[in-house]
Amino acid sequence: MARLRHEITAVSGKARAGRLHTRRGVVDTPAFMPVGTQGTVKGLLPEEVSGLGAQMILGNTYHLMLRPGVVTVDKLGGLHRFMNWPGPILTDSGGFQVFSLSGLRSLDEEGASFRSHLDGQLLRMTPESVVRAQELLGSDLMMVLDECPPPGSQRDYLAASLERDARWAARALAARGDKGGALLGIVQGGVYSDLRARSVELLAELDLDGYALGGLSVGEPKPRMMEVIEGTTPQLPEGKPVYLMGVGEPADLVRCVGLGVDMFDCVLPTRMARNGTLLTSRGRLNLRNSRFKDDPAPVEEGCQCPTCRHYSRAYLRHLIMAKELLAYRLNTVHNLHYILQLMAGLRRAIAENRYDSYARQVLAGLESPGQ
Ligand code: PRF
Ligand code: ZN
Repeated sequence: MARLRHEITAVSGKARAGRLHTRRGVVDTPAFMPVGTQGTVKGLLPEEVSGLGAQMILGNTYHLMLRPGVVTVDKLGGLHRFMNWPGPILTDSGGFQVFSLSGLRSLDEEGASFRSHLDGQLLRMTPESVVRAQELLGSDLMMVLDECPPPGSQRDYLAASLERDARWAARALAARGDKGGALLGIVQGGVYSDLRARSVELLAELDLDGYALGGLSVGEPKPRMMEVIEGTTPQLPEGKPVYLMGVGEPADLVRCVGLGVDMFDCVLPTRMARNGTLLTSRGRLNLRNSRFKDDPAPVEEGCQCPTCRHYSRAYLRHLIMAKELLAYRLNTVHNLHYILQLMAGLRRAIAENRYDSYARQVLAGLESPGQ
């Protein structure tokens, strides 16, 4: 049986809706994966995360490798058992985190050497070792090791980097064991459409289970990001899921679904929640603003999330100002509910072939703040 099968059930323009069949169950697409970097979606119980509608979450190999260690997680029955999340888990390879968090020491054909951001220990990652690490975690969807070049990288550098990424992807595939999960390749090439096309060409020769768009939302102008996505998705092999890494602004989710993206992950809803910024259909609400001091209204009128059903903006503002732990939980519940309902709305709209009108309506709301 295939490790991953993407069944497309409806299309509306370039948007598609479907079912992603993984070894740990089905995920309706387009899907948003809440981020559980350290083996926890910060502040919530796994049953709360699934109760909000999440069907798959993301874990980070880099963090779990440093602490508590992937061998430890394996001994304790794998990440699903360790964190009590029985559904599918996608793990990022660590490539991106090495570049953003660690003191990267060197990058060569073999792999990457870096210093742990926890204790400064010198460590190494290779395409083979990160597949092995993800297998020890028990990952259902594994990502190949890639380089996420810094924004503004020179064209020549990007061109060489994506060629090495493709060689790394081939090595990752060869290293995967019989019991390994699905393995997804990562398209790089910065904001250059010809380099993106070359990356797609190289990765399409490999028998990967899906394709991710990497190296985006790293500081390039938003219109450039959209152009790159629009140019790349039609070139990808048919029948495989398309995953846009690290994108999670509501308007971007809506627009990128319209360009053929099936999966997303982002810390945005959960991180913003902990910071007191709440997502609504009329844009963001910063609860730290003193205008909410006496506001008895819920975060969003009509929102059916447990936070909005029981608590006022004034109370949530009080909790966040007092740094009470409940603030993080209640705000995260609302933001994840908002994003997951947005995805459910997109799936319904695609199923009924009205993606365009739905997208226009949602985008108009987001652009007309008024609360
Ligand atoms: N590569 C990997 N993970 C990522 C990215 C990438 O380019 C990004 C870029 N937005 C987020 N997460 N491996
Ligand atoms: Zn709510």
